[in-house]
Amino acid sequence: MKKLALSLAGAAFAAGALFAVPAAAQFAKVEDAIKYRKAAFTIMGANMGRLSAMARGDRPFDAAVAQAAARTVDMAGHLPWEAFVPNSAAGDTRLKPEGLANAAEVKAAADKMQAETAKLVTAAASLDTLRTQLGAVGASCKACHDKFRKD
Ligand code: ASC
Repeated sequence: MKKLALSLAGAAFAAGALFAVPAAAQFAKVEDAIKYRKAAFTIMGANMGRLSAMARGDRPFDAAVAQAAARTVDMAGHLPWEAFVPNSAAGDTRLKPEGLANAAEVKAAADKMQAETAKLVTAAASLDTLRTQLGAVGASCKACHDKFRKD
C-alpha cells in the first residue's frame, strides 16, 4: 500500500514536471501553434457571439449564461499569445507578418484586451453594463484585427 502511494506520488510528480515544460516548447510544428491560437480565437468568437446576441436583443438576456460566456472570453483571451511563434504568419492563418514582427505591440494590445475582458465578467450581470463593456471589449479586439489580421 505504501509502495503504491509512493509510486502514485512519483507519477504525479512526473506529470507535474511534464506540464512545467516551457510554453515555447509545446508546439512540435508551426501548424500546431496556428491551430492552437485559432482554437482560442474560435472559442472567444463563439462566446462573444452569444453576448452580442443578448446585447442586440436577439437572444433573451440571462445573467448566468452571460457571465459564463464572459468568463470563457476572459479565459480564452489569455491563450493565443504563446502561439505567436516564428514563421506562423503563413499557411492556414489570417495573421499578417507584422503581427510577429511587432511582438511588443501585440503584447500591449493583448494586455489591453485582457483588462477589458476581466471587467466583462462583472459587467455581464446586467444588460446595460454588458452592452457598455461589450463595446469596450469589441473595440480592443478590433484594434488588433485592424493592424494584424488579414481582411
Ligand atoms: C466580436 C468578435 C470579434 C470582435 C470584433 C470587434 O464580437 O467576434 O472578433 O468582436 O468583431 O470589431
